[in-house]
Amino acid sequence: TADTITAVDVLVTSPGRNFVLLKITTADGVTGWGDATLNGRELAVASYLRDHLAPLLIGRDPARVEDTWQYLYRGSYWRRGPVTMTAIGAVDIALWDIKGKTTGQPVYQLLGGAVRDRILAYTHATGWDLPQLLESIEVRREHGFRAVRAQSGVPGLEMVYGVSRSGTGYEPAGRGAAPVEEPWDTDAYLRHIPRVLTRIREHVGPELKLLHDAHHRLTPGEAARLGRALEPADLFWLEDVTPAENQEVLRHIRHHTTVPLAIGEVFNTVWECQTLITEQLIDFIRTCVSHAGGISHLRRIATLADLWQVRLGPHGPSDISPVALGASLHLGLATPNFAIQEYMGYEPLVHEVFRHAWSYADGHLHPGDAPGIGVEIDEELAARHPYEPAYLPVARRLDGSMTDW
Ligand code: GCO
Ligand code: MG
Repeated sequence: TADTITAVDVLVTSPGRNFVLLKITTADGVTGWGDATLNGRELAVASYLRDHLAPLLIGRDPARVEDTWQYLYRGSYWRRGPVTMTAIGAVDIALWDIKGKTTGQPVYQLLGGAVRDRILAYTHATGWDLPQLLESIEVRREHGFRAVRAQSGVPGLEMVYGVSRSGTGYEPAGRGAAPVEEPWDTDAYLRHIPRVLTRIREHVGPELKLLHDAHHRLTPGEAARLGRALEPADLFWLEDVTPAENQEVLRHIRHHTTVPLAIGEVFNTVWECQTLITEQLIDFIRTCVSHAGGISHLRRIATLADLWQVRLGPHGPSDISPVALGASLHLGLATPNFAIQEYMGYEPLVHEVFRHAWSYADGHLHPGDAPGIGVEIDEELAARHPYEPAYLPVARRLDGSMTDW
């Protein structure tokens, strides 16, 4: 007889930053973990899961992963959107975890088995000025990284997205009752950044993969200009050049530059990826497993992308918990057009709360061979670090008007 779901629990924990976790328990005593973290809007997803999905899941057969996905997606009527899709994603990841544990297989085996030995990772290097940034890149290379995202300060601005003045890792979410306000000046950025990335390329030589994130700030014209100016720096990708709403503008940008483009960390479904993929307006799709409906749905996005030679480079900053990172790695090991995984790394306390089978070595990640996703949570330790309000920053132009962060 089929196993049934007997408990669905939501944990909100803050070991240095907030994470929302879903724990599904079955009558046979199997537990599966999912990640429902939506940076700066954590409690909305916690409530969606606790108040609306948990009661629907009790009594269901945990083996019916796809049917549960369909039930929750089609059954909400109010489809898509980050809150809904993150909640569904958490359920999906937890059910794949259970399926792996029940069958004694790591999830990548259930997805068809490994198509590669390991997954290329990229990490973040930040520096306020060029010497600091070059030093930061050097440190990452010494840790084995072959791909690095470089973000630099901009003269005239007090702070900039992606850069900490101290040279330590950048954590965008700030604790407190309201968001930090960052200043922004597109002209200063556009004057400065091409020179920085070109100098980095001269300094590091041809092999290191260099990435840069424009974080949704440019107009199509500015994006096209930046793309052209960055061609000598031979980037692996230029990310999020324009805000995500107007995808048609990518046709214009594409017409003017061959710089590889990556977009999609804020997308939640295959429908938002469709135009960019089928018109080959991007080279890399950035959707991540926790915000885009779980393994089942990211796999659909990957399949569509594969038809159009678009590859996956999923989002993986500090707000993607080690559970979601593990899920992404299982998919990555079993998916032909998976190119690279963002890996910002975690504070030591996060590694204590999340005991994970996945591992990093020599610039690459591997999901490990534990049954399921292979990430277990120390619930006692997690409970000692309760939720704290935290927000992503907002940005204002120099005249005080709001712009995209
Ligand atoms: C990235 C992202 C992050 C986001 C953050 C928002 O490419 O890693 O842009 O830095 O800003 O994840 O929650
Ligand atoms: Mg980004």
